[in-house]
Amino acid sequence: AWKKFTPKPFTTKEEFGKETVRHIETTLARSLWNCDEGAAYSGTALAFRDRLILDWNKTQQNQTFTDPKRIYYLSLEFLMGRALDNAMLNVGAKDIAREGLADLGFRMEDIIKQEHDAALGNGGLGRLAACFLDSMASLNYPAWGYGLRYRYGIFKQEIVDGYQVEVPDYWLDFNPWEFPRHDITVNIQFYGSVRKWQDEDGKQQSAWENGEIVQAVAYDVPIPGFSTSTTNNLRLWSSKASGGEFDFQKFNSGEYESSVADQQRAETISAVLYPNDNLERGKELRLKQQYFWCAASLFDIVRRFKKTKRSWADFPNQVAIQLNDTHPTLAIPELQRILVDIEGLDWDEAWSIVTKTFGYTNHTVLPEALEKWSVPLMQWLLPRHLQIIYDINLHFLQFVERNFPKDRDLLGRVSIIEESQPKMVRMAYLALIGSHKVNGVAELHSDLIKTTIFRDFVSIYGPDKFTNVTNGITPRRWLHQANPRLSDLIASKLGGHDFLKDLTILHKLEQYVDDKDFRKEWQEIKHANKVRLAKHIKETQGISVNPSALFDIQVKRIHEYKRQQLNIFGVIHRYLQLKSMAPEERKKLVPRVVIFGGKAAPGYWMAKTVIHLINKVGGVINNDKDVGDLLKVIFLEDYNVSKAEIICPASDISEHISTAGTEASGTSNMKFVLNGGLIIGTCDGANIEITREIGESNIFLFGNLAEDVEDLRHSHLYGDYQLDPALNKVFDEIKKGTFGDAGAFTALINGIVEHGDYYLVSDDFASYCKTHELIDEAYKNQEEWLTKSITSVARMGFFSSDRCIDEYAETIWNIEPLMPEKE
Ligand code: 26Q
Repeated sequence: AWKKFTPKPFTTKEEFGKETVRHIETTLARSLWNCDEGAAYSGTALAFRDRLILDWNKTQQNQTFTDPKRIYYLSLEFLMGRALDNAMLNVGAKDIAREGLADLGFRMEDIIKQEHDAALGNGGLGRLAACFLDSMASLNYPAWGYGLRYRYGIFKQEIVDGYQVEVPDYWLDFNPWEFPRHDITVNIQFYGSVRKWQDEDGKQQSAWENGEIVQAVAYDVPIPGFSTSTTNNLRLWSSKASGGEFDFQKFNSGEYESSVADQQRAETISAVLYPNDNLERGKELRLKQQYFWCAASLFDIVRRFKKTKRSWADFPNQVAIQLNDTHPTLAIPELQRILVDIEGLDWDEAWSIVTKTFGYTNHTVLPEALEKWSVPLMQWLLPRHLQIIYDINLHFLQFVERNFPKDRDLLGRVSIIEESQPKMVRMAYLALIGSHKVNGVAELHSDLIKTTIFRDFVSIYGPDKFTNVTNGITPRRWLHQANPRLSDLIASKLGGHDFLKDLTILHKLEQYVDDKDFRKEWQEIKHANKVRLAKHIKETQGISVNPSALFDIQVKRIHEYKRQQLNIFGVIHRYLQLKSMAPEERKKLVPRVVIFGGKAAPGYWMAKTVIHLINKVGGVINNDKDVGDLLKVIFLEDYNVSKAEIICPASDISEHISTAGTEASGTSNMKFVLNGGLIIGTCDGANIEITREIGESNIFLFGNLAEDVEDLRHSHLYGDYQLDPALNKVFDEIKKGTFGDAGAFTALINGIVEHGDYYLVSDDFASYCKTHELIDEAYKNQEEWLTKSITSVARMGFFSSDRCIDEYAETIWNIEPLMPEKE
């Protein structure tokens, strides 16, 4: 009976136009005569949203009736970028919309650009979560994302006088992609105390009482799958004072200001994303965010499970929870608390459920990034959880002692509690102990965690607890949306766009590597993408670059371990060589545009110094008449997901040059190669597997290996240390003041010259510069370069996040797809 009331989505451009206009006039209450691009975007988004909602409701209904095992992906970051283009692709009526918009006098590309990025993440980890949501929906897995609805995402970066300035990113003004669920709320407790007593059966009971309550409100975001009607849900929690708007008691008793202050304090929890990437800094508010989000998500998951009236032993057969790094580790003691304190299960029974439910993904071995929280802070904020963590630790250490009775040091080494002053809770150990699987994100990284940070745990649990799932990227956004011409060219050879669902099909492209027309078209597309980026550079920086030059790009968070400093020192070296050449010699050079982009954490002074140096060097080189077109240095402001979609298709070379053993995986390496760019990189993270897949002759590898890093560091400090001579010349030039106030860069240079060069910039400098010369040579042979480009793309099938998600589903989650119901 309801069928006839179900609205019919548009199928023609006229219908689309009608829907869009209706939304502009009624939903947005705007009159058409002043319909600008912003209004056209809003109307289009709402028209597509209507179609999404229908699929979303059906998917959720199907999941409720079928009640399959679900996967819950807990991540404090979801770096989604824009949603409209993706919605159009996945819902599948983009061409209709394009024509409809043209009739209204708009170009699709301009309308897409109106949307503000959803930038609820820092970098790789957050973008990975977004790619995973896309893949889970596209593969029909019954999956939920759980995160925080930050009012401010990652800051917007401006460059003023060569310095990074952070500007708040208020992105919620108009967001048609979220649905507030004011009826879905959870009360979250903080502080308070624990009461213990014995019940009638003499059983020890605990209750957490007298805390402060903050309310979590759900906001839902639909996640459409590609070429399926499956539309999953991303649930983001927003914090609110628990008494509704105000505490009316206080309000009526005249304490108006303090009741407003309480409200603001509650709302602060979900106000802002912490802008650190690979650095942890023990802030109380961050811990509050983590617990707030874990507790709300678990309450929601448990509530859903309890509706089905199954026995608790069934919980791990119905629920898999994946922890995106240690940020959601508090979910482990929280589930134990729910099962023991509230549901009355025995400790062991509860713990067995907990460990079968959780999986933990590690994203870093950098010591400064490993999360630790002080025991006094936890005692104060989460007193019951601290007790549970101590009990988990006690059980674990007793188990270790039984199995390794002779090794007394071992207990201290693997204890969840670090015996420091103050004592600290080691979150990675808690995550590992509370999960049934621990995975790294690329082969080398998964090996490294077993021999470094988790070495003792491999002896304790055996190697099977540890596994590798190499990262991947969604080909929908990172090939088809970012590079539609390349995607269509590939489709024209492979008989359609099926490779967007099964990326391994790309291997068939190798048959066409000698096809003249195909090659020509491939090269033209790369050039057009470079022209598009050059245009963006002109519009944003006012600098003209030659699109026929070699585009050499490094875009990622600014971090010492990622070594943007190595790159800029290499640029200075190139500049000095160029200056020393005779003019006719210079003519033989391959012109280059070196492009940087990325944000520094606001408190990361060294990273900010690197940004400053890049800008100063650019200022000198770009205005040097001797150099002309031969070398340009660009720092692109405010690198984000939507800019990455313009940048990744436009590289000839991109740089992935972390000190070996420091970059867990990297994912932009995959994005650049998938778009026909070659890469220069170290033997680190996924670079190694990319090399294995595409072949050594198609990648420019350089530098020391991970296994040698430790010895080299030791020799810097205790051996006789020789700075690379070419690098020394670069430093002399900086010290002379060629790039402005030399004092500004003293710390950067001294880190290498005086303080042990922890990231091996000097050790790798010669091989880095040499490899760039090889790149220049290789680029002169455009035909061979083109062959490498096509061959590499053809061999990138492995790096789809679809493959990655299937591996998680099979080896960690033990879940199956749930196919959408047929109409
Ligand atoms: C922790 C505590 C307090 C505040 C912030 C943080 C924090 C926030 C973000 C710690 C780490 C991150 C982000 C880490 C990250 O992005 N890691 C990257 O993950 C990618 C996906 O697996 C890998 O490809 C990269 O190699 C890895 O650096």
